[in-house]
Amino acid sequence: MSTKKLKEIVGKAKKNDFISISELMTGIENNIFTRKEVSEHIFKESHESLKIGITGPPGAGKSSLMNKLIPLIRKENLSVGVIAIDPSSPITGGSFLGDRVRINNAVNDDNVFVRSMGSRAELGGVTELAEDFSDILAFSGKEIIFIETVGVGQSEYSVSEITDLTTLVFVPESGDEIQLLKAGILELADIFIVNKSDRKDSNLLVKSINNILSSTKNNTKKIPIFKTSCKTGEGIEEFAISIVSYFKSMHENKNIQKKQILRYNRRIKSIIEKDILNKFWNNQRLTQLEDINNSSIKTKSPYVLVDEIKGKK
Ligand SMILES: Nc1nc2c(ncn2[C@@H]2O[C@H](COP(=O)(O)OP(=O)(O)OP(=O)(O)O)[C@@H](O)[C@H]2O)c(=O)[nH]1
Ligand SMILES: [Mg+2]
Repeated sequence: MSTKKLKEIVGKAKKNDFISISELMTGIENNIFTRKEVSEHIFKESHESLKIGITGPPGAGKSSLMNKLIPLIRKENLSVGVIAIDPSSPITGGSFLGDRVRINNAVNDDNVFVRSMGSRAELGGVTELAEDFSDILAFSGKEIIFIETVGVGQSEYSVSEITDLTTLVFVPESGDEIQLLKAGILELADIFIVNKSDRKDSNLLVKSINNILSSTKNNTKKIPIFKTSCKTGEGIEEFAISIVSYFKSMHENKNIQKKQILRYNRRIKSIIEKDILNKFWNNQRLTQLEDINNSSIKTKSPYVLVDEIKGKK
């Protein structure tokens, strides 16, 4: 695509034109233009948003919570972007529809942009893409940006790497996942949510999270726990107030600033690694890799082959 055309799209996206925002995202996704090109145009103006990861086990109510939060955040006159990373298979697309249906408080509001994305891109690729998308949303003026991911474990790590705050959502039945907190996920969380508080045992869960928190050494940051219910509305307002106050103080918040520097560092590292790898794997080297057969396995140590491949310029 020509630079002129991209500039035109960027200009419109800056003015919150929905089609242009989508065009930028789809354009990156489909290699119509490169991340680098887009980044050159938008990056400098994508720092005024608070990026919040919403993560937790499947069905914990992550989308429902965002749906309840959106009107409250809008009441504060802040605009909202949502990126929902779709865990479902590409065939059924179940969750895509699910998110569309549940985040329905956004319909007909120009200051809310919701985008689902597939998780079938190559490993690590989804997170990077979500990071690019969140920059685009920030550039278009969205002030609070949610990134929803499913899972307990690896996905928390990746979402916490691309956001300013990580929210872990649990439900009263989350006993097993809570065990993981002890295994280090704790450090990643900035906010805990015990959702579905209309069900029994939610107090018990709040208590065990509190216990884990207070027994953890080096726990310098105060991590809030909100008990919420999307059914009765309990705790949602408190959660929204906390998000708004994080937003208002984000430029003074040392933790957030530290995370942003780490994020920038990690991004640089990852771009360089990708660049070097792309350059390394030229056609000649790839062919040599493809030529590996039964006899190479038996006759050559992988180290020898590596030297040979490296020798191909
Ligand atoms: N009882 C009760 N049900 C809830 C609550 N929050 C969400 N649900 C229900 O739980 C189900 C899953 O909600 P979602 O918001 O789709 O959960 P999710 O975490 O986004 O799910 P995935 O994106 O598929 O992982 C839906 O049927 C919701 O209506 C709640 O606070 N109480
Ligand atoms: Mg969801």
